[in-house]
Amino acid sequence: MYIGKKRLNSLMKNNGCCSNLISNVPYFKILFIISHLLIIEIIDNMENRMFLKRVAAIHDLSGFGKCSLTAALPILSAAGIETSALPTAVLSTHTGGLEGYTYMDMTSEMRPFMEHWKSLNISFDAIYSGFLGSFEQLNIVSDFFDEFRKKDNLILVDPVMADNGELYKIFTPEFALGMRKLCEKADIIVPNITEATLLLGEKYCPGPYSKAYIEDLLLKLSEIGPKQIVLTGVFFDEEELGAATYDKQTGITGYTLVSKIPGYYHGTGDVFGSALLAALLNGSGLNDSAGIAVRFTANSILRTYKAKTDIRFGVDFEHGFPELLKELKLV
Ligand code: PXL
Repeated sequence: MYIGKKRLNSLMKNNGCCSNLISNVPYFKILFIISHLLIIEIIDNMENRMFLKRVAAIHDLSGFGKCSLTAALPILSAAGIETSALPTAVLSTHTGGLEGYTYMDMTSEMRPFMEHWKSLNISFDAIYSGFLGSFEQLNIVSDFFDEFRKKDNLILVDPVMADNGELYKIFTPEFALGMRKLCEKADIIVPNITEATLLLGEKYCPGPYSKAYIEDLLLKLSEIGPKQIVLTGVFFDEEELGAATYDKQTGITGYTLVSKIPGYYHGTGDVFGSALLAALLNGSGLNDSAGIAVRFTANSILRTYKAKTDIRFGVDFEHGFPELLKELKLV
């Protein structure tokens, strides 16, 4: 903006004849103002692009299997967002169907990470939490939110703990209650249907769902505290699957559904959450962001399905970056 104004002033000063012509002919005057506003807009956009947004990503690092940090880091980086990683656990692979994985709990390292970052005066445009490695980490992440919350940053909680009606092996029902408390502090939460029912203490229903059921879940989830809800795994028939959104302030509900692809692919929740955050931080609204994330995730699944890769090895999101960047209007 500053560069734009400076340029305009020098243009006016150096082009006396031009400004005379402009002030005498209203048509030129209007054209001149419009083109000046366009130039300012272009320079503003360039300046916004130059300003790098930063996310704190609080997830596990599963070395193989493309989920959590190994999905969040590449997806956010590709979308032009700097990402700082606070690992909650370090595993050789994720726990979804791959036997013999190693597991290093990072609970004792998390507060020292937080204190060091605080001492460096780092600030974040968003804090994005996902898979937590122990019950104690719920309190640590809650404190992290308190330490790094700003007036205008975004706290996104993906309450990773369950899918297909079942808690992941390492979590207990008490953990689900603790996760509900963490969600109270979020601006936006991204549960799947199983996680939503656990957060609400309701019985899991395998679907297909009715709109009334989904909208009732969205409303109750928003009553926990977050202003915005993105619910994944929504389907009304066997043909289509996608996400529903609810914005408490506007009262608007939205849906993006795409053709269902057979099979259960691992890590898709993390691919979805990372693409959603990438879109939100690049200026898209809630429902548009969910649409971008649904298409990015569905196309990643489709490529993997066609390639007949082992479904436990994660989805091919990497080949979706050109399309994602187009949707984010970054190219
Ligand atoms: O994508 C969720 C997830 C994240 N991290 C680990 C997991 C899972 C799901 O199973 O095992 C380690």
